[in-house]
Amino acid sequence: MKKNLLLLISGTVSFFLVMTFITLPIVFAGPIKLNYANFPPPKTFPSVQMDRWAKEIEKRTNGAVIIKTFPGGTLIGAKNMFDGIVAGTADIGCFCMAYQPGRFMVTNASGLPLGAPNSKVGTLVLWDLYKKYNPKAFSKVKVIAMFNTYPANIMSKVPVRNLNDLKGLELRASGPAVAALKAWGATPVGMPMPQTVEALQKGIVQGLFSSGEVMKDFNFAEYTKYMTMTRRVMYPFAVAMNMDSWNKLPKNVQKIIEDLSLEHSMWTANYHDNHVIEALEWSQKNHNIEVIEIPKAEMVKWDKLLEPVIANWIEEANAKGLPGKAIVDDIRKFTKKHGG
Ligand code: DTR
Repeated sequence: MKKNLLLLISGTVSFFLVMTFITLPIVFAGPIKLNYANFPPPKTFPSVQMDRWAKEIEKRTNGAVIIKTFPGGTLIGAKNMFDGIVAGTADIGCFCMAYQPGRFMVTNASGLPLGAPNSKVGTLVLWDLYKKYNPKAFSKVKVIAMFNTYPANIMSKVPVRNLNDLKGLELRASGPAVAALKAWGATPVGMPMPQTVEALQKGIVQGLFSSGEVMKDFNFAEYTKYMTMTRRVMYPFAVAMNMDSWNKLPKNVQKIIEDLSLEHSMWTANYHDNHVIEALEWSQKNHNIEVIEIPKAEMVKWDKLLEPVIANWIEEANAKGLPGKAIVDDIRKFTKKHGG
């Protein structure tokens, strides 16, 4: 009886000692504060996922880690995001890999038109690819999330019902989407998403080629009254952390972040897929958008034109010393595995 009591007392004392040891540095130094930079404005899906991740980390670390978010390019802009993370301008940053096609060659391949039907499948394929090839491009950062957008559709001021309507049409796009538009005979104009609002207003572009939720989130539905459902090409995103910021984190916090990586990426994919559908319904209801479905027989022609885009990517990858064909074969295999 006495022995049991002694055991209980010493157990309780040890527990409190351990708890003090864990929490003392936090009490003295205050919570760990991390800056998270993002390029698009609040409420767009990359910023929604940022807010959700920040809240989740604060919750899972019981407030030991606090995230200060910087949406809308207030800390780092779209094109400088990756360099800004490496340099430590922000501890964490979200970037669209498609904006730098040559830099993120392997992961950007997941955006090629290889059959993923939605963001969920595209995101799982992206992770499979990343794990298998462990691309050098990320050696200076810690990747903490990665996701692919819903396959792109054409949003335009004039109706696009066939390839003829696309001839010379100036549409904003980036990365693999540029090659696809060129193959279809359109005139792609490269610029990050936030600049597109002004480009549309000024008539510099006649539309854009992107996942369709932007109709609502950027209010493009006011300018582009037509949406042609191509469902081809995705834009891969990643969220990465500065390596020093990562190395400074306590092991238990690193584990919480790692455990959240895939789960949060899939949360984002799911949110994005649903939001694309919701935004389309909103655009039809509030802006009377015409949705144009391309007949299957016509789409065969469009797909035929995309074959050289894939072949060119393989050639470019080979020239960079990457196994181009094996990567494309893997993407097809992973897509099938995940139900694409
Ligand atoms: N489609 C890509 C990426 C993208 C899709 N939705 C958003 C929202 C905010 C920023 C970027 C994106 C693009 O066209 O840039």
